[in-house]
Amino acid sequence: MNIYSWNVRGPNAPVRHTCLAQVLATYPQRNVVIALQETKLLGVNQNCLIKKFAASFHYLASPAQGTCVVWYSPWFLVIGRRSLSRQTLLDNVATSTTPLTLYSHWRSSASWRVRIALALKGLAYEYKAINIGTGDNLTAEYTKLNPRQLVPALVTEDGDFADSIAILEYLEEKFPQQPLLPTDLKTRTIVRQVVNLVAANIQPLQNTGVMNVIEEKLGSEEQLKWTQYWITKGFTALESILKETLGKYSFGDEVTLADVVLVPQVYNAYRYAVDMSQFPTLERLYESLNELDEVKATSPEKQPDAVIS
Ligand SMILES: N[C@@H](CCC(=O)N[C@@H](CS)C(=O)NCC(=O)O)C(=O)O
Repeated sequence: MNIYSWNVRGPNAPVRHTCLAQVLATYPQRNVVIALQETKLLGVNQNCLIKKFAASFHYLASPAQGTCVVWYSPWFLVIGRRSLSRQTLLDNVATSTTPLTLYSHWRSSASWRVRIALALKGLAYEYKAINIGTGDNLTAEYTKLNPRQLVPALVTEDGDFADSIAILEYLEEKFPQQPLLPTDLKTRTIVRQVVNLVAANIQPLQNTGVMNVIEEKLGSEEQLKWTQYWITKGFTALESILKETLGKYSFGDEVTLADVVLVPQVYNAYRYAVDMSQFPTLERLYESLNELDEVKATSPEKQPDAVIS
């Protein structure tokens, strides 16, 4: 865990410069803190704020997570992005005081969607691992959060939410920084079409529960063919849509919700040995998206509950 700190004013100014340079060098792309703000100016009780952050501190401060927290004595705490204006930074400080808890499984593609969106919006959260292999999702306690007993779920100050797409929409409305839906109505609608194609017409057909039933009834060979069949069918549609809209990412050069759902789905396609050479647009997209710190840091293997064999 790396925690960078520096003094904001007074006799220790040189320390600030040294450490800030170090922070910027470590995170050349984004998600780097550039300002400090006394939390008391925001009307937040500092101790309470620090307590909230303490739980997720590891994730916030982890270089792998692509987000950096600067901690300056108990009185200062700021999170922000280098490219943001002062006002947006301050808004971020305000929103980053909102505690968020994500119930996630490292290998769940639906959980990964939410992790990517949280990272893109620079939001801190506490990670609670739910092992869907051993049935953590079936407990009475978890069923209260997600009555369908699936991951993810997100606990927020506005309520406890289940279903990744509902959560993505919530995050988009609640934390408008780094928008993930385009302003143009037509593009926004096609982004949603892509999101639904993945979330309704591909992923549910290879959800763990469905896969278990197929394996039980038809055996593991048929199970693999089933998965490949539905991914290929969905990807054929996606390829034809996205080759028309492709920029650096799915829709031009800004990351959208379409990219957020595509990354985990393409990851799964490779995992299930789908022939990706049929989908050059998706292959190219996946490559560009994988260069983003927010994607790398939220990938299944980087999660605290990852089991790498
Ligand atoms: N529509 C749901 C789907 C969630 C889902 O299918 N989650 C899978 C993991 S990706 C799960 O929890 N599977 C456990 C099971 O089927 O028992 C969402 O987008 O959140």
